[in-house]
Amino acid sequence: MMGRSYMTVRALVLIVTLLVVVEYFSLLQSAENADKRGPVVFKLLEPGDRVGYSRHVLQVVDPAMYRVDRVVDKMVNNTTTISIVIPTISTGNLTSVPSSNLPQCSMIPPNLHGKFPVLVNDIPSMDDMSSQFPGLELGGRWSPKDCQAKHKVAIIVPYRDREPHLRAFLLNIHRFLQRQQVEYGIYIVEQSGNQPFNRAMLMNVGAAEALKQHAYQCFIFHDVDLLPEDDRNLYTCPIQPRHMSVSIDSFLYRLPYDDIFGGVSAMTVDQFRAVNGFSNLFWGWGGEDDDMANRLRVKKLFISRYPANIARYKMLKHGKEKANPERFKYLYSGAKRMSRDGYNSLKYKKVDFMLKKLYTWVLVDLPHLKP
Ligand code: BGN
Repeated sequence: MMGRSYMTVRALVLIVTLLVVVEYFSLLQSAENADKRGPVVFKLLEPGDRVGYSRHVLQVVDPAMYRVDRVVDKMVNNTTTISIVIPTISTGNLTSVPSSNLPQCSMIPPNLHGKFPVLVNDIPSMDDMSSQFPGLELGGRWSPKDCQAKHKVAIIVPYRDREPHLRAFLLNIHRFLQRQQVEYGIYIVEQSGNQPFNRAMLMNVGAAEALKQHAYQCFIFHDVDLLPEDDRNLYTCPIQPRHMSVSIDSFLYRLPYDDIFGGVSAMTVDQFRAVNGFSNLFWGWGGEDDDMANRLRVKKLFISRYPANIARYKMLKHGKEKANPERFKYLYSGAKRMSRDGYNSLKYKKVDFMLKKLYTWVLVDLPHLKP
């Protein structure tokens, strides 16, 4: 009897050891693959393609394919007129009429470098940096000069008190985005005062302020301490909300969990409106991105991602922020509140606003809104 159960335990230990060894080798293998610079495979998504739960779909999409067109059938039964809406996905306020005579930029930008060295040392002053980007318009706006961009993107950066990070971010992001031929504007939304940081509310403010300025099609919500390492990570308007910071050096280039939506994420204006933006109630670190992931799920939107060997980021070093002890409470009750807590309940006091050379700066006082 003793002998048999001893054998069973030994067999179990052997099986578990084997499984651990197999998992270890498969991790090694995927880490190795992540570093290889293989040819990029671009998959075009068609309207209706399911991208949910797939972590390895690279979307390169011509937004013109996804605009909402209204086709009016001529008289049916001699009396009625039927409107049909095709297709169902739109990327914001797209205009089908080109605003210039330039040819459309190609779907895959021609001058990408792939993986490139991120600049973190000897970052110039703001003034010196401005002269490196002569093509910028005031407010940190840019569009390609020899073709018409397919995407109009507002980069929204919640910010407070990290000037060296901001300079490193601006230097890297302008270089990066100009290679990608997207039309973009950079919005640095700074929280005034000493209240805990409210990242999500700042992103709501950024969305509101950016749309007051221009007809952007989508937002990329971007932490200031994350620098993209590969320019094939296209900052274009997504079909489904796209989590962009898939692999970060400080997380050992691994996705911490499947539903994570923090760091860098992209949403069309329509998707953002559909979920009523971010919650305004998350003061301090953590949870606001998970709340957004819940909102997306409620509205049957899916988190899409580029492959982990492309969507790579370097994180700039900083101290640990204080976690918000209330984040669990608000996260659990989030879905119930989403129709009244978000973009439609946003209030803020604009303390200052300036179109600087490298970015549009919005300084805001954020009130504590009632749950
Ligand atoms: C998670 C945080 C996210 C953060 C990631 C990565 C929470 C809620 C707990 C239920 N979520 O733990 O906000 O983006 O870590 O740092 O704290």
